[in-house]
Amino acid sequence: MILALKKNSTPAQEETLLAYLHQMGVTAAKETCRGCTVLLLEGAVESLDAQLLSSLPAVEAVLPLDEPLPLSSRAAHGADTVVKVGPALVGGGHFCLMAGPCAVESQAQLLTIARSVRSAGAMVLRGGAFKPRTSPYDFSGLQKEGLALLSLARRETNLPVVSEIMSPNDLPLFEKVDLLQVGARNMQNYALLRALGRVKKPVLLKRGSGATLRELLLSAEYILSGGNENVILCERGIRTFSDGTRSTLDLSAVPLLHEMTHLPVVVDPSHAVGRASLVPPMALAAAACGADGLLIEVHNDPLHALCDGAQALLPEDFAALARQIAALREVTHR
Ligand SMILES: [Mn+2]
Repeated sequence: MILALKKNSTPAQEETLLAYLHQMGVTAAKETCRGCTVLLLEGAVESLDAQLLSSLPAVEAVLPLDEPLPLSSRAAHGADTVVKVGPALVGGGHFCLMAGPCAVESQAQLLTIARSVRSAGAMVLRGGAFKPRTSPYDFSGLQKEGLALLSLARRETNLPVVSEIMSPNDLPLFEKVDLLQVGARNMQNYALLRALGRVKKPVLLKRGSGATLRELLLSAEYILSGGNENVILCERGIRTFSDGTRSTLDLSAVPLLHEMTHLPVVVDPSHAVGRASLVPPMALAAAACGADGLLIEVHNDPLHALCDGAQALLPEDFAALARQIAALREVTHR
């Protein structure tokens, strides 16, 4: 850690700082360069609170040199992490198409959609049983019954399933769910993240609509530091001033995250744009910029969908998109 000192700091203020550092078991070597004084710190620097130091009158800036993302950063782990979801692989050149309805509504609805997305090439079935809704008066999912239907669809189609978990207390109910999704609203639910760090199942961690990439990776650190190495990150749109779409799909996050971390990155264009007509072009753009997979909402009857009908693709449109993605990846991932 390096401390830059203020040019107008008094000897007494510097004395206070040095005495504090000494007391904390840190040695400080003073260097002067072009009229600026810096302290190069060594020793027990991990015990120092950077914010507390920067509030001291002698300190201009605190420059941490240690790795704030010890488990998720690219530096921590050079090779891409490949996450296994049932037989499907995500990351390290393996592309995974995940599709299905926003919410599980009925056995007939789920099985019809599951069969159609499987024949179109989807490798993982999505379906919400516990739905976090902005309004408490909206349909909030079939919950336990929804998970039972997902388990049935998993058996019938042999597709692994991904579904959102909102509370650590629900973990026993998710036994037949292959990939546990943390929704955007729960990205900073630290009790949930810590609980998921203790399970052996892979986790799909969605970026909060107001979260920076650093915050997303720090949330991933909660899961990784608990011993669960199977984390997939998901970009699903952030809130900006642009109001033409539900959110703004931050596709530059995909290649940037690939530089920052070894974890796989998938994209959910459905929730980002909120409109079916915009999903295929953004899905293709995500595949082109290096996403390791896509999460796409598909419904056989969007007009009567209980949730997110406006952004759901018809099964035939999803099949056409899957063919285009395969063709695109032939060119971009040769
Ligand atoms: Mn949805």
